[in-house]
Amino acid sequence: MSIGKNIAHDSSIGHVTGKSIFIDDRAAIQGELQVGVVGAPVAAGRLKQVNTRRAELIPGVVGIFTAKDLHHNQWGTIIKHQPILVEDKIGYMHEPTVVVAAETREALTKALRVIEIECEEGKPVFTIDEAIAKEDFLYEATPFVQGDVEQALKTADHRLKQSFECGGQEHFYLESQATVAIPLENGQMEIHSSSQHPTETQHVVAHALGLPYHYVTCTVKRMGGGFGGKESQAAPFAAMAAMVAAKFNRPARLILSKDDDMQMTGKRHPFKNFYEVGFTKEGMITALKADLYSDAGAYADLSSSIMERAMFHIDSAYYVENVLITGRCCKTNHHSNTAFRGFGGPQGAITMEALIEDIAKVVGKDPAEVRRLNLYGKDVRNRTPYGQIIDHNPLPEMTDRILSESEYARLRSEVDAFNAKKCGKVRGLALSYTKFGIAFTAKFLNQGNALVNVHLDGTVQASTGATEMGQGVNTKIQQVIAHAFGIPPKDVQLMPTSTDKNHNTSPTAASSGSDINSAAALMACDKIKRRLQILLHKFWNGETFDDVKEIELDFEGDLDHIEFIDEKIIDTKTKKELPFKEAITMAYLNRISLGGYAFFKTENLGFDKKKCEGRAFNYFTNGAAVSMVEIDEYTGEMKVLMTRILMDLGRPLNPGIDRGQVTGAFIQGMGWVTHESLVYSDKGVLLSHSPTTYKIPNIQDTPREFVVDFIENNENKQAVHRSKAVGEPPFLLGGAVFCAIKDAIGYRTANNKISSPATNERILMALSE
Ligand code: MTE
Ligand code: QUE
Ligand code: MOS
Repeated sequence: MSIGKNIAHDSSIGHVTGKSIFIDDRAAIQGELQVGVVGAPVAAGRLKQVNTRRAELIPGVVGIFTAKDLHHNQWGTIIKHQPILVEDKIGYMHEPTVVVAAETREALTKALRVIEIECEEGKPVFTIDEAIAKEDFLYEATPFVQGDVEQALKTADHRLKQSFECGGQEHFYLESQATVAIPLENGQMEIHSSSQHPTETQHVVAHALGLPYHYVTCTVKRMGGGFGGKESQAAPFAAMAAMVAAKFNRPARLILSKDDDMQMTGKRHPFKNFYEVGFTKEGMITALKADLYSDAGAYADLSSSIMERAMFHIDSAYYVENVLITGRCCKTNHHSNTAFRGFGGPQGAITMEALIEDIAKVVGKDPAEVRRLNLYGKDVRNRTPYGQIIDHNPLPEMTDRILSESEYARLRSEVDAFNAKKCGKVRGLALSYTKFGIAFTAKFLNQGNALVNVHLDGTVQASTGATEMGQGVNTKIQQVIAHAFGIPPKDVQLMPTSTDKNHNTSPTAASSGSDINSAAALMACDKIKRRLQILLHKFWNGETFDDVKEIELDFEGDLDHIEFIDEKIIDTKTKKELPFKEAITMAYLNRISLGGYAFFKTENLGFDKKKCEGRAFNYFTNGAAVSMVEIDEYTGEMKVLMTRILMDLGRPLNPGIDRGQVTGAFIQGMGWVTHESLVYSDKGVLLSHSPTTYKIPNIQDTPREFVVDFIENNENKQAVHRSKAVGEPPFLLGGAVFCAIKDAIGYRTANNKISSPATNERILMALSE
């Protein structure tokens, strides 16, 4: 039994000893060139001329390239309108413009510094407000409508009309965008990339070089973190390396520096959401009219899908009968913003969670009470603004449990008493939720395929479209396969993800990497198991058998009583058994296939894009968090004193890995709403472009008291072995810290307003309002 066990992450030892191979750890190949990129010096305008003379004089510089050196320069996951290299119009500051190839990194670094790019400077747009004024949108979503929002607003006891803003976020993966491109025979290309989406990387490289897809293979062993930042945006950098490899017929390595990576690549979308909400005297929401705006940056990237997911999550965990939700993606002169853990969900949900704090202030109740009142019910009040019925909603019970285990009522009276002392510090407390929809909202992406090969010593190699970025997807698939064959996990090895083994794969994203790819792997195992079951059934009956065709076609009965347990294949009826390894040898000698390939698609998704109604999600992953913070009123410094998290992860495949995902996601979410702040100059230069100026949470920022618990939930038949997806959902629980800060501010000022991120500076300003 390896399901539900805490077996170690398959790279844990490699990661802590430094033996794991990331892209730049790959040994140099004979003749390899080093590749770098120079970005545009203005945020808007036109490219006039590139002066390469000084760079060319540097010994070791072998080539300098611009857009015209690419066969095809346009890319984009949804809309193919983004240049790989600037051709004419400049979309944002530091947009990749010139590619340099050199014999050594030293020569490359020198050359990158002396390339001169001449531009005609245009007038940039940097804010959502400016873009709204110009009505410059890259996408306008079909609104979600339920009930009669205008009427409900009119008749509401209370109404609030305001806006909420949240900032962007740098992914801060430890491995920057990185590619090694190796030219093969006849113009074929082998790409090793740090990419969440090898298939898209394959396609973008092929387009850029004018090659058919079958001439390009993209392989991903692992990433040093992705968090959404390598879903679309790994591809153009792979294309730059591949271009150099193709030009010189030499291997080419492109490793972005941290600063270049931070300045050239997109981040989480900042949002500004305008809304009007109606609610009763008790604080029950009756109507919500919300207009969501995101800063998409210069190009479309994944912005439309991200906006849709924000709209899908504006309800957070609360039932609202009458809604009108709109969404627009603003075109600005920022880096093209992209996927980031939660994919718009956090930007929607935090708007609602902050709003609940405001409603509680108006009706004079504890926000936790208002949350309880508005929470989705189990059998009533369970219809979302997009018409999906929530089944098996565990949130009401989870609320009871977390309020009692955190001793919320006692904490509230302690906070009241502490704040009454006015000792220069003020505390705040909040409960908040996550109810994250699992499935790609772009239906076609909910598919995957897997290849499972059983070797003659009984060990297994498996390949799927899932990419490992630290989240443990390989370990989970390893467990599912080991369980299927009844063999130890160490006998199963997940192979590097590669487009020559698994084709047309979806990005490892939307938290569904494990759901989709372990399901496909399990189906592939079942095919091999079926052949072995027939083989042994015949063998134990003394029947003859010859080859794979006979085995697969000529038997129809139920063979479930032949089971795979403890490295043996056992007929539970007759008690006959054979060691797994011997069965494998027997199968081989009888010419029976020991390889399995399978295709999986998520069933029962039915969202009508025109009506904006239906089953957008396969199921929901739920969670609740209680956080308590303390603020120094003289400096604005904030500390998280306590966080308690309760998650619904179904029956976790690996509770230890999932615990890591929950803690990591929460801390990352907390960073987004507190310290992480993107600062730009008035010209659009990202000033916070390195670890010295961009602050992610460190160990001192984690909650002093931190408890993560799971509920028992055996009901989820929608995913492998009744597990649930975990990667993104707990990110949204970071909102509990934001709400606790709002709560604290509310003790000292008439209003509790603050926008996200609630940095120490902003807290100090809010306290002096
Ligand atoms: N965990 C680690 N350690 N590193 C990552 O880059 N990415 C997150 C999450 N957890 C990430 C991570 C994101 S954005 C997603 S969508 C999921 O992992 C993807 O993996 P999964 O679908 O296999 O859960
Ligand atoms: C969640 C996601 C993604 C998503 C939808 C989600 C995602 C993603 C896409 C997407 C959409 C359209 C495309 C495409 C990808 O949609 O990561 O190639 O044409 O890439 O709800 O995480
Ligand atoms: Mo995750 S943002 O879906 O890569």
